[in-house]
Amino acid sequence: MSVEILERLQPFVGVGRTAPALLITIVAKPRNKPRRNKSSMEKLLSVALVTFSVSITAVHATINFYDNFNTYVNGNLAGLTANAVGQGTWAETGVAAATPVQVVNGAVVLGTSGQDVYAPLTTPISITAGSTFYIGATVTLTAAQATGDYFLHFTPTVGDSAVFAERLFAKSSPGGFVFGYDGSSGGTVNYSPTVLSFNTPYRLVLAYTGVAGPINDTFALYVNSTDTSVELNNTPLFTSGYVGTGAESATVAGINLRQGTAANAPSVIVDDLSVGTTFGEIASVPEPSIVALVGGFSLLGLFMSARRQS
Ligand SMILES: [Ca+2]
Ligand SMILES: [Ca+2]
Repeated sequence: MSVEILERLQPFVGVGRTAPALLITIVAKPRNKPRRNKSSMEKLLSVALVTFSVSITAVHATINFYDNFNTYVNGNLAGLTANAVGQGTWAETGVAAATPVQVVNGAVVLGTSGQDVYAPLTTPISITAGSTFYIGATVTLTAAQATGDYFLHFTPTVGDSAVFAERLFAKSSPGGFVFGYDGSSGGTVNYSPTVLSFNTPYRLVLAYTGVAGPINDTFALYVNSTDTSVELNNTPLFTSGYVGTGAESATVAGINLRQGTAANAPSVIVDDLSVGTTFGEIASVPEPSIVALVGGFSLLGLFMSARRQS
């Protein structure tokens, strides 16, 4: 399996949590019938499947959350009471159930006010000095307002309704909108000078790096990374020191979507939301060709297994 294919598989790994197990099962299936000679092609494919399975397992380790919302039905994303789980693992933050966050055709639609929602990471992330963690999202703004508000953040504990960290803002700007950042409450939002366009999907990566000492962690926002494997080969849309007077969080446990203040908040479509500690797993989203490739390998494995048992 070439390096190129493995690199192209990396974005998929967060999605296909069942794929490695399926493939390993296929490869490791015990033989109940007398062994017969394999053809050269079967030997080659067996090696490919083993390599493929091991490679996926190896690069799978650092994804902490992924949701493409594709299997959800249109309607409410979360439940309608505090901490009530709706679709997937999404639950309501606090008790604000008005205008529930909606799923529309495999993506999340955020309005300008009402319910906020959260989902737990599969494994919390510790923010230590020198470490960086990443939040990825494909975001389309359909409207924004002059004052701006935030719509994406994390929390240090699951379901936390008090500490909202690493807040991503958006406000209108002549010709479109701009993104902004605020590490916690009590600061002046640091906005990017770059104006982006409405009704255009952008693949975002929020990079948050811990720095020893209080109120000094750093933030960078990447938009449509040209190198989705190596962070340093990309130029951030903007960077920021820590903004806010609230304490830095040492742990990332929940990922949150927020509908803010009606007079200030943007209208946003969010898809392919991910959290992890490796830039390459967060910067891109699975491509249909990769899904098809994995499906093809799986079917091939089943076919070979069936032949062996015949
Ligand atoms: Ca989707
Ligand atoms: Ca710090």
